[in-house]
Amino acid sequence: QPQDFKSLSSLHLPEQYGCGPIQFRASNDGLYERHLLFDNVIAPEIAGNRERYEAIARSVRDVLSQRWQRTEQTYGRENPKRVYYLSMEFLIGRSLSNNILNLRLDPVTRRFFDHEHIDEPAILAEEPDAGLGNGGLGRLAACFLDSMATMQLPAMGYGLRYEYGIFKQTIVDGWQREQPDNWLRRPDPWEVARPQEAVEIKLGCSFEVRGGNLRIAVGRPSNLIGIPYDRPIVGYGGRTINTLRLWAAATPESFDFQTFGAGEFVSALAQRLTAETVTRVLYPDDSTSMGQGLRFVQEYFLVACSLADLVRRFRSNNTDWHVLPDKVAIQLNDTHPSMAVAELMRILLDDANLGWDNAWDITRACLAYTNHTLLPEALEKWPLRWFELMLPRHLEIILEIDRRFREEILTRFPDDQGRVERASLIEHGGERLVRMAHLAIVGSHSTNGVAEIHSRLLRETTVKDLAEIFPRRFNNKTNGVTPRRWLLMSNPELAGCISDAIGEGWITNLSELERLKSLVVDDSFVDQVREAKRMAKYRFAGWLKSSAGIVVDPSAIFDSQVKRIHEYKRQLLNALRIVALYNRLREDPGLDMAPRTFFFSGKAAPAYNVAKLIIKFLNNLAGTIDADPQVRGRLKVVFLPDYCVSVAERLIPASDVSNQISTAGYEASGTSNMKFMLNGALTIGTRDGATIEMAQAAGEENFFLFGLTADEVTGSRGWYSPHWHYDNEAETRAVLDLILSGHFCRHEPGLVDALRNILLTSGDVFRHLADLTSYLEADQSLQSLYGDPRAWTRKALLNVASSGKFSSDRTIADYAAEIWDARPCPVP
Ligand code: T68
Repeated sequence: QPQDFKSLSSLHLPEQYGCGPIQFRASNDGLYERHLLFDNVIAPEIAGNRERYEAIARSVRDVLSQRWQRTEQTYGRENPKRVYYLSMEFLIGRSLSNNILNLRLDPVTRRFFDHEHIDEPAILAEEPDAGLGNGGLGRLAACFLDSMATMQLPAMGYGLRYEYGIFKQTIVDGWQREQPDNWLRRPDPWEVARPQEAVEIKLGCSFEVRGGNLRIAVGRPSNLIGIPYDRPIVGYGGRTINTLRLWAAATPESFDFQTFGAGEFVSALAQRLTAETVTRVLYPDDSTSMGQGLRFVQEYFLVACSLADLVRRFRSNNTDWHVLPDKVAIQLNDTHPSMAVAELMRILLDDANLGWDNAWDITRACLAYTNHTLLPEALEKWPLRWFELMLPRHLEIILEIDRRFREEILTRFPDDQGRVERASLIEHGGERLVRMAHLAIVGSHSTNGVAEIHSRLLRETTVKDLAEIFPRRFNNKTNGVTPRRWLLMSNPELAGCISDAIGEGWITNLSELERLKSLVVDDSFVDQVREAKRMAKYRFAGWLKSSAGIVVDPSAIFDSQVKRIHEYKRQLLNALRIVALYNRLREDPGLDMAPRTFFFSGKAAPAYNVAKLIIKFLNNLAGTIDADPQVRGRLKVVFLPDYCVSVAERLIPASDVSNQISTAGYEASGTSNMKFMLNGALTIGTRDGATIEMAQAAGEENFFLFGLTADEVTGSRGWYSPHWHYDNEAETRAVLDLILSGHFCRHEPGLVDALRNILLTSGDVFRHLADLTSYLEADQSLQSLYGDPRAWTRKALLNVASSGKFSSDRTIADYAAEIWDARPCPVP
């Protein structure tokens, strides 16, 4: 371990990081001063927090650089089977404290911060979140990278270097406003541009973006350049440092100005800007496929750059194309990169000159696909015409795959023309569409869902025909989260408590938390866990006050629902529960009810009007309850703007109650549910996604489950009536009457009409009213338990002790063994 961060010079780097003697001896000062001086030309005394952040981050990068390089050298030498994780999203968040922790430099940096009188939280806050994702899918990809590096797997992430990540959310008058997230305005200390490894991508047309639409100029093929920007992924312990490679789009430097004719110098250069718009911005929809041409180009750009890069790497070590599946596993994170099927076929047919059957076997053996949603509006279907215009060769390949597939179906299911049409890659009727999920399933050897129930529903409903054709291709990989970021880093209070009791083994082997089970009878330990939660709540309350001016009482129950805003996630159901409790208190001010603060946080897709309306209503609810002296100090609602990874890191450790209340059958898995459990919150939730498996692991008696099951939701299709609940349940009626009276929407009658329409008039596919009564019952049990602090904490502790399965290390071990056939490749 390095002893002193300040005096750490490159001459004195610890053996562990493998630094040899370094020639550059201009200064004997530490890395930090050198970075301030040589990168920013500034003296330490007058450096601001941003410069300090950059210098510290660069110092940390110095420490990991040689190890990073050595990791790649080792892979080059050992030529192991590599895993490539292709994803349009990586929701990374901040990297400085995570890298410090994974390198185990925290004792060194702590001494340094103390010695220099540096305000650590202020420095950490200088780093913008790398918000290159919408929600669960993107954050899962980031957790997987952490696990793969920690488990020493030779893995690499491929994504896009969006200049603008997920938008910044502000709340004005209760309404969401979106602001661009210009996260790269200042240089990012973690990324390394590698222009020497740029790749060239050919499109069958050139295009311009006009008013958000793609205008295509057919017959004028255009070239794009992908420039890789690498980011280090530090495995815990710093032994393996893998790479996340993000592609930025550019136009070739060798741009042929002559073909533009005299005087067109400027417009030729302007054209170049169009190429760069490809990676300008992340699409902010987490559950609808918007069918935008620019998105189509983004997806192809990711696939083409990544495959060109990995094939080049393969070719530098291997001569025989047939061993590609022994050297390469490619995981497709949803259908977004599923053009990889056609692109890999194209490479094998046209570049490697293999025959169709050979190419097809290799393609399927390399690729595997993960599905993340059953929502029909999220399933990608691209107009066949776009392939025709932009990727004609790929269309040819897709149509040939489809032709052979149809033949195969008919051989196995003679005369079943219906099945052929349902399973085909092409959807007819209206404009012809390419079904990307079908392409991914047919063109790969594995299709997995992300929780048991989700994988079952996928097989039994969404792609039933395909599951019957390829029964062995379908499998489940229940999601997980990294315990490094989501416990060790974000909850030092609880993490310390656990390590004191059972040692540090849990950090890389989360099932060791089981050992906490025997401690539930140890009152003094239970009290320590309780104290850890109390401290986390105080820390959060302090931050909330200083950053947003919001004052909350840490002795209240902290009851949270944080996630994207969506009808199926049912933030409105939570609001109905709060109104019911509010009604109870107004009716009986003497009622014994523990003080509670409800936290909501989450973004709505900018084009999803109902979700934006839900945000408005939640803010109105917060305002009305705050202004009501009758419930002051007893109920409070907070809508925390701009939910992001670094907000989650603060709020989750401080929460007592986790709401996971999606309509059963709709949430594929959920991952925040796991983070809350790991941090000692109790879950009140429906039998949906991975919450079901969490309750199984902890024992249902330690969960507050309620509501219709997925099968009951399906079964009630056709006869469900919200009016029945309104007419027959007094409390439900009181809640709706109060809302519809305009109590929370004074002077905003439109809002009341919209809520009536969602909850009553339209028939409500998300079954808000059906689950309200049982939600309130579960809430009642939860409240009574809170009255017995030790009993509460014992349950929380049992939950923590049972959360081992939900480490992304376990998930990755399952992918490696059952899909990738990949093994660790330790770096000496
Ligand atoms: C989420 N999906 C699931 N999609 O909703 C969640 N979609 O249940 C699951 O836990 C998580 O994936 C991880 O498996 C998403 O987050 C998106 O963000 C998305 C983005 C673009 C297009 C479609």
